[in-house]
Amino acid sequence: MSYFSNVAAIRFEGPRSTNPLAFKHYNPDEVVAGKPMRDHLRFAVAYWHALTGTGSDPFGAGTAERDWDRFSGMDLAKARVEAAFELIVKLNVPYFCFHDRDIAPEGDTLRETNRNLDTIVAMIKEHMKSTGVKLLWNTANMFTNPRFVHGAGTTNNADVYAYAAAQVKKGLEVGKELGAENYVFWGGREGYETLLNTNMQLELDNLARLYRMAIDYAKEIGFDAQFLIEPKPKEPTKHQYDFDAATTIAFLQHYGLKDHFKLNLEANHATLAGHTFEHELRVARMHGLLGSLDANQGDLLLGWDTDEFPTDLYATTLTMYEVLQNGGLGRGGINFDAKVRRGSFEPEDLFHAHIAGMDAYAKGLKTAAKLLEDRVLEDAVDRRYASFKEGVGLDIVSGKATLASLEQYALDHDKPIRNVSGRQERLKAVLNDYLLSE
Ligand code: XLS
Ligand code: NI
Ligand code: NI
Repeated sequence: MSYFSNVAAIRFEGPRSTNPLAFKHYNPDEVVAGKPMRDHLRFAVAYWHALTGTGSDPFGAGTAERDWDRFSGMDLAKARVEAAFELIVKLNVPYFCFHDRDIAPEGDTLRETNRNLDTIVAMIKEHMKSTGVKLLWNTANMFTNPRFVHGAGTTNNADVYAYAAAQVKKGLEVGKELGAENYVFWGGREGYETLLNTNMQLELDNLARLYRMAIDYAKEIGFDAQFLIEPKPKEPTKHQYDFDAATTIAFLQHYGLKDHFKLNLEANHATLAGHTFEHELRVARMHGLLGSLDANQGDLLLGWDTDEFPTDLYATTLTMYEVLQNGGLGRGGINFDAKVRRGSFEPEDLFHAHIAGMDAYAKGLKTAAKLLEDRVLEDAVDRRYASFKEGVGLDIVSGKATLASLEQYALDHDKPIRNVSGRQERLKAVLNDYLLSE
């Protein structure tokens, strides 16, 4: 049974191809900066958007035409697995990601829910074996079910906390069973609405306790995935605790968890936090915590997580510039946490969307590699900070300077100080030249 019978396997045909169902820039075998594109980009399909999403929004019902929707319950879950692997293989994407509840429905009891999960996990494992597709990460959905109304790891209700812990435990077992490269925590309900009813200290302490238990259990069962926390400032919660990279890093440092985690950064979450995506990557990179990416893009005219497929070449270039400078993403990858627009309801749109995203990242990778090779921005930045390479600047960065020695210097050099232009517009023009060349 085929769910995408009118689409053949997507191949690289080069920038001059007019075939809409072909890659123009993503050529998995092409070597860029010393390794094949596929190893730089490590793309993943997000199960929840591609297979489970319906195209509904707060004002309207789902629009997506999906052949598998004629099934229900476990039959639907099984049909989705078939559809998922057909999509992933035809897209030539090496990885996928899922939440526990994306792949299997909840039963009447936790036991039944876990049994449903086991059935689908066994089926997925078979498909992974026969196709070579791998699991970039899995996670536990602790935000959809009404029981998580006040949070999961940060709930006021100890029974809910225990339930969440059970879900994380199962998630780690599933990750191990499927050989996941990473395990993600995204705290959709880990935050608060009003301080009037909130013990923030206890909530954060408990969240750290949950992470600690997860670390211990992963060790106990020999699950060696990289743990990732995915920051997001708000939505659904008003004040989400893992606001952005810097806030999450402070949390990890405070609770002594820094060695056990890296960050899974999402472009649209950066936008919601008032940052660029490259800002978030830079902050994580400086701390050695850049783990993985949720690739999408937001809409600056809309104030929520629109999860559009990434097509902005400036953004993908500056993102890959950070990734290359990080020496890659290690066990992480680029997961398309993105959904087709509600008006793009045909099955074929899933292909167009992923192709657009993969090509945008491939072009971004190539452009960033060229920028780095020519040291365009590095040289400009080096020159800009040249004053710290000698004289008083060198005294400052080497730790030799004191307030008194700097005062002496300022008094001795008491003449109008000359600054030099930052040349922003020039650098942006250079970036344009690199994007347009080739
Ligand atoms: C929601 C998040 C979510 C995580 C996984 O905004 O992006 O999809 O990636 O729970
Ligand atoms: Ni995400
Ligand atoms: Ni998101």
